[in-house]
Amino acid sequence: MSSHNLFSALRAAFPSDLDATAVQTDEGLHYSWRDLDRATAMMANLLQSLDLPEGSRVAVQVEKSVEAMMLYLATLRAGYVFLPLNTAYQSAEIEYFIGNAEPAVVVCSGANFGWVSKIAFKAGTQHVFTLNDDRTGSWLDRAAHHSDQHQAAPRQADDLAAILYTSGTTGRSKGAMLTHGNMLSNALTLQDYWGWKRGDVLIHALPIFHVHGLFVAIHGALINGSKMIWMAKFDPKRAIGYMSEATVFMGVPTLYVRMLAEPALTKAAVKNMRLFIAGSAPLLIETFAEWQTRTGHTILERYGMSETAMLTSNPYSADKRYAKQSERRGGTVGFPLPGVSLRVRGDDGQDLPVGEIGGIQVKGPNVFKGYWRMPEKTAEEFTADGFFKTGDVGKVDERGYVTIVGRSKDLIISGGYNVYPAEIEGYINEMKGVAESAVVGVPHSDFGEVGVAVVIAKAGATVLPDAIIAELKAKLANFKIPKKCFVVTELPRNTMSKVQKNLLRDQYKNLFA
Ligand code: MLC
Ligand code: AMP
Repeated sequence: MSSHNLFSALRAAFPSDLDATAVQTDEGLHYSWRDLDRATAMMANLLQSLDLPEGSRVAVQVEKSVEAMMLYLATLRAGYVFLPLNTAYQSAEIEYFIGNAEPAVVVCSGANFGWVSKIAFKAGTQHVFTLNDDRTGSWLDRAAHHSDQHQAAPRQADDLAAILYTSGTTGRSKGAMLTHGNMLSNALTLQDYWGWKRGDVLIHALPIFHVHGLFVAIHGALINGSKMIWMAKFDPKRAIGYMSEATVFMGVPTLYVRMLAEPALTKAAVKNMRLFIAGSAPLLIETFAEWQTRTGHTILERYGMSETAMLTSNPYSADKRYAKQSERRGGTVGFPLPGVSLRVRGDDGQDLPVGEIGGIQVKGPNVFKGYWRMPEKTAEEFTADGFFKTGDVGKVDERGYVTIVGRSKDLIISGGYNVYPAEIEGYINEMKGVAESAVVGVPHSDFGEVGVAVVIAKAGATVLPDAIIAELKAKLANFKIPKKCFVVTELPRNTMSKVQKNLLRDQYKNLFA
């Protein structure tokens, strides 16, 4: 292939019948493959008409819609860099991302245009468009004036396709730079490894601003020429209803927990389904086992991250080549995907023997190029021989199955979203009357894990837990808000005076379990 534009590879996989349905929505709308081709051409032409510099970022914070997916595909097609933003982010968060990424184009919902455009123009962005989930907005109005023919911009495998912001243990969010090559190689590997076949239909139930919904799900369906049943918002009853006409489902563990609570989830309801895939957060063995009992299907759990796309997966055993490793083992994330090297290292940097727990490091064509404008941070996160330090702690057993046992990064994964305690603590510590705070993750029956804030007031000050929560809600994305706040007189500390978060986690572990 002379060009490695990811869009071209996805386009080449469209079925020959371009009038067949590519996406069927919740509202009963049908988009054909031809619609995807024409609309992304018009949008790509609109982008190109703006005369943007090479490598320009297109930052997008809009509700999930097929048009929003088209905007992503059009950005690839035109050769620019897509920067998706969680719709829950509020102004301080957006200000940081836009200030850091300096996008040439920002697309937001009409309702947020006032404050988002102000932030964007201040950061030097020249073009701000709106796109709403009811198929209105200046983005579509403007695209409608452009040609529906477009030759995808030639791109090399190493050229940037997307930047995904992800936080670290300390400091602000970092933009993980993913290339056309990273994503195409991962999509092709998964197509083969998960046994995608003709006629597969994917239920697309996840948001499209993170790796899981944006890349694994969308690329997975498109590279296979497979139809998607498009849910603007996950609803367990409707998802189960769609299973009679679908074959593949992807979800974070919370989606499985919520579907298990539905009496409609029966063996009969899922008899058309071929594969259930889970990831983004640990799948409890109870959920894995209950799903097996209720549906007769074994969930296939896989592991990945923003910096690397997918890294490991339990096997899809129908493929003879992988027959020796055919069992999907609950509690594990399976084997390194073909092409991915994975090792477990101890604190001293030595490889650990089978079964021993250490830091997971990875290398492969899927591993990102580095953090946006943070060369030192990038260098810190890679070893001298080019392995990326995931920050996850795990082990590999004698059969090669990888198990994640924890994280060295101080991170809470709540319903598949990442919450960084350091960020929340920073906000709480600035509040009036607060001396110090600690945010820890505790088990939660729906979200898997949620944050709890433990706060110490300054001498003589009165600090109310509800007021802290209310103040946080005014500033931060809703999923980051601790589900409970306690004001206490002291925090447990070790001899170095460091707060012992493990003791706090233990103390509050039964709050929501
Ligand atoms: C919503 N809320 C959450 C939350 N989602 N709280 C904690 N964690 C979450 N994930 C809160 C809201 O703030 C709100 O609180 C209340 O719950 C109800 O909000 P909602 O919007 O109605 O929730 P709902 O729509 O039901 O959302 C739940 C969900 C959603 C599970 C469907 O969180 C979701 O789509 N999660 C998927 C995330 C994902 O795609 N992750 C992939 C990352 S990629 P209040 O107080 O305001 O009422 C990755 C790499 C990889 O990690 O390996 O894939
Ligand atoms: P993100 O930065 O949003 O891409 O989140 C990536 C992180 O999610 C990984 O580093 C893991 O900690 C976690 N993760 C992803 N998949 C799994 C899984 N199957 N089991 C446990 N943790 C997971």
